[in-house]
Amino acid sequence: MVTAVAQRLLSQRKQVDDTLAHFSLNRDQLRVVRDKMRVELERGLRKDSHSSASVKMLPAFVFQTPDGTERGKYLALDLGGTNFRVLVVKIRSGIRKSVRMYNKIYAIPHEIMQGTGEELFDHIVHCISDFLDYMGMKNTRLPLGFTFSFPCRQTGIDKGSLVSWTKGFKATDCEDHDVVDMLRDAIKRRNEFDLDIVAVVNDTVGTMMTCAYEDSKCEIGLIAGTGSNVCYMEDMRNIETVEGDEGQMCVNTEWGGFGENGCIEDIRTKFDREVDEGSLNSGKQRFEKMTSGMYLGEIVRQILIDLTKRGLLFRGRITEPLKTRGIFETKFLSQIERFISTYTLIIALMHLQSLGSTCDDSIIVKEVCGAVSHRAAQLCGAGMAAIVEKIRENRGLEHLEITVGVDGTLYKLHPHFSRVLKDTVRDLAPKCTVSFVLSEDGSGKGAALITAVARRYCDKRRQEWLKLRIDKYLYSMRFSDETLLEIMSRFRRELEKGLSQDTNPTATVKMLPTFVRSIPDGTEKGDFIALDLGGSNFRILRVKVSHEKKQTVQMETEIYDTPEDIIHGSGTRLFDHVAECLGDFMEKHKIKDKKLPVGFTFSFPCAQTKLDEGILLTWTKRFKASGVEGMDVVKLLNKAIKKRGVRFTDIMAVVNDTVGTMMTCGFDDHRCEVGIIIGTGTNACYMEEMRHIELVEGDEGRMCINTEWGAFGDDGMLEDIRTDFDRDIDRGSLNPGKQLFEKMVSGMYMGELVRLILVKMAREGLLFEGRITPELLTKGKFETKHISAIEKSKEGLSKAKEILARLGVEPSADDCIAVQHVCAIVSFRSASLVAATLAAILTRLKDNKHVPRLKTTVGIDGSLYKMHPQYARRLHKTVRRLVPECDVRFLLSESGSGKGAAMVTAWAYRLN
Ligand code: 0WK
Ligand code: 0WK
Ligand code: BGC
Ligand code: BGC
Repeated sequence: MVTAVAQRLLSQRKQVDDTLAHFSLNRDQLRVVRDKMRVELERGLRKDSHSSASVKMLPAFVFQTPDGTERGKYLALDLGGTNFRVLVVKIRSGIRKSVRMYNKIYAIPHEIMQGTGEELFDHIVHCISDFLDYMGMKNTRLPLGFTFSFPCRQTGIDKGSLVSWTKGFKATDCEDHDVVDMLRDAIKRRNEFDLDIVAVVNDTVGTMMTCAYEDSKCEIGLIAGTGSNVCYMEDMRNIETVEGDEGQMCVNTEWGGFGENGCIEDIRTKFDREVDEGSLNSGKQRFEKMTSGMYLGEIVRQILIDLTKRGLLFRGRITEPLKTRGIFETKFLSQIERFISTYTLIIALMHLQSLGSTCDDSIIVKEVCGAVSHRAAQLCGAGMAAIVEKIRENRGLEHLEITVGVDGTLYKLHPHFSRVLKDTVRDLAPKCTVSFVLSEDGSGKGAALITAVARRYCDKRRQEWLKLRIDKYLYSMRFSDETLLEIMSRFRRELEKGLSQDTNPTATVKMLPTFVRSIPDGTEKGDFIALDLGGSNFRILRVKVSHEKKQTVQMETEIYDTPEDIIHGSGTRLFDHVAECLGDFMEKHKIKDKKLPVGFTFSFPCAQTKLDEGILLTWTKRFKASGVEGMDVVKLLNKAIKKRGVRFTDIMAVVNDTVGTMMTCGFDDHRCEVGIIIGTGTNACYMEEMRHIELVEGDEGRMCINTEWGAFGDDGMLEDIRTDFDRDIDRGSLNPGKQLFEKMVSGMYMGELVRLILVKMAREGLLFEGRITPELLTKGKFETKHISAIEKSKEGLSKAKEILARLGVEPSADDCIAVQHVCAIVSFRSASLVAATLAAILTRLKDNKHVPRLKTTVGIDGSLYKMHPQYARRLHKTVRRLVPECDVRFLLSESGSGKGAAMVTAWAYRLN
């Protein structure tokens, strides 16, 4: 017989169950939530539905998770959670990879949260000031990352306007205002210190970054705290509200707004509606109000009031405290649900002064708490399932493995929340393995990491902007392929003019026959002396070519000075100096009594009628010795040597350094038929068909032609691409009006070109704040080797700082970036122009051979080509783009042209 009491208890039980039944969502309902969330995610991403979407999907302008290279010291603010924190974060990369932080927590009084925007940001700046004082960092202008845990519409990493306040905040004049500007204004108002605000991030994004620093699979950030929200890495091609399709960007979903369009009315209860109506932002953040710490306690209180009103609890007596909004804190849920014993319950209820509550009451209260928190966790689980499923589909994966970085007091402190959430995700997204990593250090660390990346990105963007400015300033020094092809065909025509008897006298590209008729064929042997004059070093070599099993070459080298007074003095003194060095070499190498044939690399334009004769046409580069132009340099040297009394056989061959280089490389690669020098000077030679060389008798076979392309344009042919800087260079050179092509591309002039550009830019206030120092005005002070140092990718900028400091200009970081780019434009132009003229030679060879595709090797030497970090790559790339029908191997001459000169001498010796 069921007693009346039991009857009453049963119906009481049933009524309580019926009430709480609204909070237990079954799998199907959760699936519906998941799918509805998915729809809203998509709507938020699409341009046409974004503005009306309840899940805002706000682009965060974070393009990657940390890669461990982040480093530096940063300030971070963390506003919007339970605590407002100011932090200093020190990040180390590499083997000492670590993050050290120090933070201080500050309160945000209620009246500040709900006062004016100015008061709020003044309060924030006041806390920063206190922190900087405390840390003794008032005078350091640290980059700052601002974690601002509210929905912000961002247009850049350091730009974000507040969409609407959430949680307990309601400060006026903030919505639709840029929060970075408001913070900057407050700092200005205080006028006590300065900060470089580099990034504003949502706490979900900060949390994802913090966890991703340890776990590279972490691509989702979840906050289950005062508020509730998620961010994740989305593919750019899916984010229609931002330009670009490449790569990824983090999206702050602001899923707290889910349901604002009424799509989850079916699962919202009257208690949810009451909580919403009583909130600061009714109608908004409906999903958040069912899932986050700010509201769960309130939902419980609403249910307790309802059950009490219906006499199912506290004997139907509603106390004042129980009527008080926010009095039943969410932390009570965690405390109540954590302990099997009801002890805590009593404390909690005491709090509500609801004296006389029964044991049943405590059980019901616990059940109510459980129902509310369970639903919250399930709903978050359903939302998370939608996110991970989307990512899996984005990547077309059968199964996705991913990590979620989590923070928030609800997730951290509630005994069951995290487990229920995980179970729900596992259940609703079976094709995903989702790990949850708790963020130990809060989002401040993440904000600092983002600031580090943003700083690098900003720097990068700033660099791009600076480079763009320089590109505009020096646009006449950047050539399109069309222009290069035009220069290529002009040079091709000059080649042909130089080869033809009629036009050679007026041709600028002299196409000098060298009487070298083949590249090494492997039969060369003997013991030779080679002189190598005209490059940056004067070398004398002994070259032994022997034939044991295979042909080998041994070389002994000495480098000798060519002092300015010698190379600018008289020809006699110059050749006496050469003879002197030769004598010294033969002493040192104990070959005074040996009769060794000599090969003379003379790197200047010489007209030859045979191998051992070279009439100097004109000096180039640094040389200006008198009485030599128009003379046979072999004779001049013979005379000097005789005078010095050095006993030996005659000079067997005089070769240009391009020819020596081709021969040196031809020794290792029999396909080598082009020799190029890109050094102090520049020039090229190649094997031309005898039938085309009208200056030399005979049509059979080939002969190496020294093009002397340095003079290309001496007839004004390149005026349209020469700049005023080039004209200044020429005017200030030893041989004005000559070697105009060389003066645009070779190492002797490139440093000076850059110096002239820097002076002009400084004069126009574009560099060094208009400061011009005597050193900067000094010719030759900026050397080509400086360009190679400054264009080094890693240490280039610090090198720029060092070199410019030596010129007395105290450069800013921007100045260094600008100077590095000026160097790049000047060296790039050189590589592009050389590529164009080389391409002309290659097409000539191809046509000579009547082959559809040319397969050949180009031997190269010269300090610019060798020392400059990017030159070779740029040259190769441009050549391959200009003449795709040529397969070109670029072979660096390791041993200089002396070896090549010995090869020619061996050949000449055999002929003798
Ligand atoms: C700690 C993070 C902070 C975030 C908070 C959320 O550092 O950025 O806003 O967690 O949790 P709550 O404090 O709201 O529970
Ligand atoms: C090394 C060669 C030499 C040539 C020089 C050019 O052995 O014949 O003249 O390269 O490069 P530079 O020294 O002018 O940079
Ligand atoms: C805000 C989010 C924030 C979340 C967690 C929500 O109220 O709208 O921006 O991420 O709380 O703090
Ligand atoms: C000379 C060439 C030489 C080149 C590279 C030019 O100035 O005219 O003969 O090959 O420099 O050293």
